[in-house]
Amino acid sequence: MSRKDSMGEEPAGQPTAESVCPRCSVGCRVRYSERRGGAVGCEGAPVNSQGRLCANGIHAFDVLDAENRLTTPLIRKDGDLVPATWDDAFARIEDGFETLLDRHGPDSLTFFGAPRCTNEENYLFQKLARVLGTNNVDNRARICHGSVVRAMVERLGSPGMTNTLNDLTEADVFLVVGANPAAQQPIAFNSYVRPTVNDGATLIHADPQANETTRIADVHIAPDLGTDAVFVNAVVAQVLEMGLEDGEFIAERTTDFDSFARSMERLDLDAAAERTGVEAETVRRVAREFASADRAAVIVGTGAEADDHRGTAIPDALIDLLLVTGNLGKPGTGMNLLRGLTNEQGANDVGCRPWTLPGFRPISDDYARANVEAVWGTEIPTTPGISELDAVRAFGESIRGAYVIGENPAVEKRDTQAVARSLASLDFLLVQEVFPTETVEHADVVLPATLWAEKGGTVTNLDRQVQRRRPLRTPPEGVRRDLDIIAEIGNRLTDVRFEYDSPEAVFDELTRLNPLYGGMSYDGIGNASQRWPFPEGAEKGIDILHAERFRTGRKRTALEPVDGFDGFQRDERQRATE
Ligand SMILES: Nc1nc2c(c(=O)[nH]1)N[C@H]1C(S)=C(S)[C@@H](COP(=O)(O)OP(=O)(O)OC[C@H]3O[C@@H](n4cnc5c(=O)[nH]c(N)nc54)[C@H](O)[C@@H]3O)O[C@H]1N2
Ligand SMILES: Nc1nc2c(c(=O)[nH]1)N[C@H]1C(S)=C(S)[C@@H](COP(=O)(O)OP(=O)(O)OC[C@H]3O[C@@H](n4cnc5c(=O)[nH]c(N)nc54)[C@H](O)[C@@H]3O)O[C@H]1N2
Ligand code: SF4
Ligand SMILES: [Mo]
Repeated sequence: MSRKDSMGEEPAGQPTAESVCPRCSVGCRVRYSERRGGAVGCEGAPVNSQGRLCANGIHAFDVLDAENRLTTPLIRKDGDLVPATWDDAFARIEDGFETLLDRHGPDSLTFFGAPRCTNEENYLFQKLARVLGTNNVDNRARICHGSVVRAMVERLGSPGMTNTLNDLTEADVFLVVGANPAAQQPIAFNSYVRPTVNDGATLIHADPQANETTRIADVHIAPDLGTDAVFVNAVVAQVLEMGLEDGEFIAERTTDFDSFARSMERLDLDAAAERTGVEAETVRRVAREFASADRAAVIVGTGAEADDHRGTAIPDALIDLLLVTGNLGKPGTGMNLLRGLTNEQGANDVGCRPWTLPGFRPISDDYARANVEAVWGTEIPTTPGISELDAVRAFGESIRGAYVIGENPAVEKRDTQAVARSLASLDFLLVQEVFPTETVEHADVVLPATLWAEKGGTVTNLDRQVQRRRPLRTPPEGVRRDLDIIAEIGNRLTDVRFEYDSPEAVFDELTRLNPLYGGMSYDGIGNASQRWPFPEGAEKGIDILHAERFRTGRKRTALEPVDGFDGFQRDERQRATE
């Protein structure tokens, strides 16, 4: 067996070295303090520069000492999961996947990647899927921001937060829609947004329910459920009605303004007020505050999602508002999607998406595919894969096997039982986990894996900063590093060599395929961070996106007319691709 203990950096040499908090996408720097018996923040860090951690982050290390860690592979025998050797587990995996590949082909498999895992792990994971012949690779956290990402990719050419946390301190107005950053991204909120509001900036909070963020809001708006897009469109219409639009920006950076403006004229303010439950005067106030500010920024969270994570009516309306008021491509402005899980941004950046290769290059892009094929030394499939949501629906039918790493899809906000039933209908389920979860219960093979502080690698935070995780502790006896496991499976199931000395070697390969990370390196990141887009040859990454051109490569983007007053035209169209 080609077990490669050596991949993975120096194990646990310095238990107090700095790493990155695993609890959310803000990406605070943490280290272990013996004196405190837990995590402390690191002064001078890229995000938590004052060395703060939130109540959640302080407990970052607790998980490592949990008693119910999985420490041996498990194999299903006569209906029960029983302990097995790593060799037996790998043999069973080979058998399980090869049988399905022979009988049903590669698209009968699906791969659920891991927003809790590193860039290197996610990169290798999507490489495995694609080398095996399928683009059915996704990650669950992509789903919680699917609508917003879709609109941003289509209209702006990039799914990343357009601005940085740091330059949000330059905003005069924040419009926060469907998010509770005071509780969910507390260090980002408390270090950058709260002080700016305390300093006089206005915070407008649009959320059906008041929450911690509402506490410092100047205005709280609670549109009736399902009417956010109408509300935002009504704001845009009022901006135009009051003549507060940014004519220069519209002329230079947008197309189709006239037809857009005509569609907005049809939006009747009183009817919109009735429909949304937001008073006409409040709509006018928001329009006035947002449009007359020098710098106004949108902050958006999971509340701006369509039910199916596809419809884009809400983010489209927010992008229209930013375009019409000239609030893109400048400090203190922009469409600031606050991501959720620790490496949600990175999992997507490195290609755990059914439609895109590393760097968000479409599968259909011949040049990008050729680049990947040259580096990997094999052909990859040309048809986009299916999303995690669609794959779960197809379990037991077109999808017969799944490899799940660092996710617990058995627990679902909407219908946990339905997901559990469909997991049970798979012919072969491989789960790479740390704890016995609900998903593990359905597995045919379970592989015990490492936690954040037991391995090296990089993670990318919500404002596009790539930082290094350091191995701070030796993994418990019996478990293996995620990267080693994926490489082992790659070597067993494919003709491509998954051989790397270290996570750094994986990162180096990634930078050759992901133009957004092209100029980055472990040395360059060091104890600081590097931000994407960081093209090869550049001195540093770009802080504010869309300054001269949109990331689509074009100078302008379209303002699409909105259909009548309900503003849901785009929802119905349901774009099939991103
Ligand atoms: N402590 C802690 N922090 C976390 C997490 C955690 O579990 N614990 N999870 C992380 C993850 S994975 C994520 S995705 C993020 C989530 O971060 P957020 O998106 O900020 O998550 P929520 O607190 O669910 O806030 C969503 C808000 O949207 C509102 N909402 C719901 N429907 C609508 C609607 O139709 N319109 C509008 N305008 N608002 C609506 C809800 O009332 C709620 O206040 O948080 C991350 N941070
Ligand atoms: N009921 C309910 N459902 C929800 C949500 C909710 O609040 N309630 N939130 C939704 C949202 S916003 C999101 S983002 C998703 C999140 O959904 P998931 O990504 O599925 O999150 P978890 O349930 O925390 O599962 C992550 C699993 O990864 C494992 N893990 C952690 N670190 C590692 C590692 O380094 N390696 C490996 N191999 N495994 C690791 C953990 O043990 C854990 O079981 O859930 C969504 N679904
Ligand atoms: S804000 Fe997020 S990354 Fe920062 S300490 Fe809290 S949980 Fe950790
Ligand atoms: Mo999430």
